[in-house]
Amino acid sequence: MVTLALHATAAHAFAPAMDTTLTGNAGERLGYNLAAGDFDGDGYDDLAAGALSHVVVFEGSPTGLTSARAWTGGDWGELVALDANADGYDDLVVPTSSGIALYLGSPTGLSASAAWTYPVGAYPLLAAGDVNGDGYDDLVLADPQDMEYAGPLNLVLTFHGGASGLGASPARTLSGDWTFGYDVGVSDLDGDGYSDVVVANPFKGAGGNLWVYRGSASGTLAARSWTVNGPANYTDFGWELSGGGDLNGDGYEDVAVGLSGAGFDKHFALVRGGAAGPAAPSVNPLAFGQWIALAVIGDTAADGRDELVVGWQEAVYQNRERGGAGLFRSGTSTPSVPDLVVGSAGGDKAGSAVAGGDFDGDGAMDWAVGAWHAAGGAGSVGVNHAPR
Ligand SMILES: [Ca+2]
Ligand SMILES: [Ca+2]
Ligand SMILES: [Ca+2]
Ligand SMILES: [Ca+2]
Repeated sequence: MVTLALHATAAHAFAPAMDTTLTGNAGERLGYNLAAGDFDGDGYDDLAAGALSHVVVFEGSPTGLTSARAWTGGDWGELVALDANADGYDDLVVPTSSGIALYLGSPTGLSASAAWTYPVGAYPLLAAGDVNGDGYDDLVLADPQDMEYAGPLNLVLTFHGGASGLGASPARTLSGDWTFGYDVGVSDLDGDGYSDVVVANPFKGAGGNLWVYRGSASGTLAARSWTVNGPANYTDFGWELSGGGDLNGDGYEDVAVGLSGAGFDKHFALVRGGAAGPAAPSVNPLAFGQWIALAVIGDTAADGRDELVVGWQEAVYQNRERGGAGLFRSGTSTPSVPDLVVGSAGGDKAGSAVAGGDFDGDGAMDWAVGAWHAAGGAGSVGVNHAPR
C-alpha cells in the first residue's frame, strides 16, 4: 500500500484505506471534479483533479498516482480527457475564467498553454467520444446559457477533433429551452461505430427525459433520434449522466443516469444500448442521499464488461460514515449493490466526484474518489486499485 499525504496534519482517512490518498493544500478543495487520461503517454493513466480555482494533474506510475503536481491550470468546473488530435497522448479540456480550454498531451505531459479555447457560460457540462467515427475524439458540451424559466436557449455543442485539435467552431449546435442540457453524455448506444450524443432534460415532461442524437459520418445528427422517458412522474431523470462504456458486454454502450426517488433521494438507472437504440431505464433501488456522482469506467475485473462507480457525498449508506462511493462490477443484469464501498469521515464529502483509470498500468482499471471537504476543506482524492 502506498499512502501519500501532502498535508501531514490532516485528520482524515478513507475507510477502508485507499491504495493512494492525495491530500490538497489548505482551503484548496481538491477532488471536486475528476478526469483520468494518459497525458504523457507512458502507459500509466494520470488523474486531473479539480479544485476550487484550478485543476491539478497527478501522474501514474508502477505504484499508482504520485503526489508531485505535474500540471496546474484552468479553473473550477467539469473536466474531460480525450485524444482530440489522435496522437496517442490524451488531452484535457478544463474550464477557465472565460470559457473552456484544451491542453494537448505530449511525452512531457500537458502543454503549458492552451491549444484551443471557446467562450461558454458558467459551469459547462462536458463529455467526449467519436461522433463522426474518424478516429479523432470529439468534444460535446452543454452550455447552460440560462437555467431560469424565461431565459434564453440552452445549447449543446459538438466540436470535432482533428490533426491540430478541436475545431474552431461547433460542427453541430443543438438548442432547447431552460430544461435542455442539464448534463450530457456520449455513448455508441446502437453500436454503429459512431458515438451518440445524450442530452439530459431532467425537468422536461412528467419525469424528465433523455434526448439522443445519433452520430454519423458527418457528425451529430440535427434531428433527435430517440427519446428515453423517466420511469415515473417527478423523477428528475437525467440529473446526472455518464456514458462511454459497455456495462453488460453485449457490444452496445450504455448510459448511467441519475434520478430522484422518494424524498428526492438520488438513485441511478441504467439505459442499455441495443441495435434499435436505447432501452427503457432500469432503476436501481438503492437511495444515495441528495447528491449522486456517476462514472462508467473501464473493466476492473477482466470479464469484458465495463463497470460503474457511484459517489454519494451527502448520503449515509450501509452504516458507513457520511459520504462515500462504491464500485458496481457489472453483471448481465442491473448490478444491485456495490462490490466495493469506501467511506470517509463525517463532512468530508467523499464521493463528490468519481473516475476510473489504470493508474498503476497493470491492465485493470482503478477507481478514484474525490472528497472535496476533507481535512477542513483541503480536499483529497483516494484511489483504489480494485483487485481482480
Ligand atoms: Ca501517464
Ligand atoms: Ca492528444
Ligand atoms: Ca471524431
Ligand atoms: Ca451510434
